[in-house]
Amino acid sequence: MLTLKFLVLTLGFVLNCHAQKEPRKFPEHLLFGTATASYQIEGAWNEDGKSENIWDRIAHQVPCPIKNCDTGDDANQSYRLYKRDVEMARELGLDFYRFSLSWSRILPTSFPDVINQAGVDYYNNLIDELRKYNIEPMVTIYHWDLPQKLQDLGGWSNPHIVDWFSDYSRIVFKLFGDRVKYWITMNEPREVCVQGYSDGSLAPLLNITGYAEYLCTKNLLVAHAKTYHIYNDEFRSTQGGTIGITLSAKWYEPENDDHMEASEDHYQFEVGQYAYPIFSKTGDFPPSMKKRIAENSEKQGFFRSRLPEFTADEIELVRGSSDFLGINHYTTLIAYRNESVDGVYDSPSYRHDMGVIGYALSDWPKGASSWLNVVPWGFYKLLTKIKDDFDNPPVIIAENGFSSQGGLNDDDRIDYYRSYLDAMLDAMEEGCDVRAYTAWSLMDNFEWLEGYSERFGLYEVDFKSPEKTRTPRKSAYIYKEMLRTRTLDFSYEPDMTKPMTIDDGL
Ligand code: GBH
Repeated sequence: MLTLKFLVLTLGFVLNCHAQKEPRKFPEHLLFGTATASYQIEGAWNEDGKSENIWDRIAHQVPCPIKNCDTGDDANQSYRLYKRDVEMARELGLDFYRFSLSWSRILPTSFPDVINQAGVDYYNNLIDELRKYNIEPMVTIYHWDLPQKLQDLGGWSNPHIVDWFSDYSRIVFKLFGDRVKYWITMNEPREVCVQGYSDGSLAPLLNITGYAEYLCTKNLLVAHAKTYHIYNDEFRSTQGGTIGITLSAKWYEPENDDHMEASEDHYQFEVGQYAYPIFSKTGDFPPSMKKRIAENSEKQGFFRSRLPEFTADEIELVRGSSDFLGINHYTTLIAYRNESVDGVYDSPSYRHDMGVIGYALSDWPKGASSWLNVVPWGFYKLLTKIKDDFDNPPVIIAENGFSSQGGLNDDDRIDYYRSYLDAMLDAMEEGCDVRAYTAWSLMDNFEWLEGYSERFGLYEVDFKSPEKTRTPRKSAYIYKEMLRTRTLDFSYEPDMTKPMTIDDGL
């Protein structure tokens, strides 16, 4: 009994010492924000001269491919309610707000011959409202809502999109670049190309696997790079901003030591495919990926690799075409290879080219999204790998977040943010050059094929109410407190009966 008491006392003492340690601080230069995207929040899908994009098209398809037949026709109505969105950013005390531009709202013909002034006004108003309160706009030029007309012309599989996209980009630099200092050209090429063109899980819902996603990748990278150089050559000296690309990146943990190569292949097909050409010295696709696709193609009877090659000029254009690496990170998988996935198949396929299966462990906590496993140490491993692979590039965490089915008391989301931010600080202590962190999302919104059924917001949105009422969740109060104290080590029970205060003194 006495020894037990002694043990309890000692343990208590040790824990207590630990608790009294100086709380670890977020470095002063680290900026905090939240993110959204145009189709997911704007609504007003056919108002004031906006034309149809690929999400409008599939949302109106019969039978409906989206859960509960939801559409983004109204979404959060941010086209009308953007001032409330900025007010929320002020409540949280954000340094920046990341949002995206709708191509078909700005250029209704898809091309620069017609500029839709009402669409331009909307973004001017949003940008000016943010800046009025010292919140930096961080603008994504393309977050998945391609004009339908360009899709009819083949979309990202048509190499002419290099001009279409860079013309559009030049226009938005001219229109908004005097006030926008953070540009992201594209959001998540892997999702655009693999989910859009190969496995049919995002618009335009194509299933041309083993072929279309690689055409898409190449064209998208060249379009990104051309846009980067337009900014560099024509705008940077007068506008003084920074511009990069944002990739989705999971962590792929090998099942055991026998699956190290599988884990690396998984990483190269999902992240390296886009990161390697821009951030490695080669300016080209990852060697292992080139080899796997070339070998499979040959065995399948193709006359050349299904992965298109960059020309020497394109390699020059793409290499180094990003001031920072934007990372959207949510989750981790276990990577596994066996005979059944690592073979040559009669028919081409991205999955077979990759030759890896990724799966989740059953004891990992999960979000409301089937794919979202809570594995904070994966974030740490990913960030340190990026540092080692690419000579420690500046990183912007452009998205990180957790889905629930709704409700204001979201302790699971709070646990997610705490543990992922803690892992990010671990990586930063090892020297990873993280400059900014962005929570996905400011508020619940249209979650693509899942419609409104999966909720990622710090603010809950009542989609049935006419004003699309936004209410802070517990996680919003906690995020605000993290930004205010610049630590994770606090205990604080917010009084959620009180409205959120605005403390910017403006
Ligand atoms: C982000 O993508 C998007 O940028 C954002 O618009 C979206 O709302 C947010 O996440 C939440 O989903 O891996 O092919 O098996 C996140 C990317 C989405 C990638 C789900 C993985 C699962 C299908 N992830 N996806 S797959």
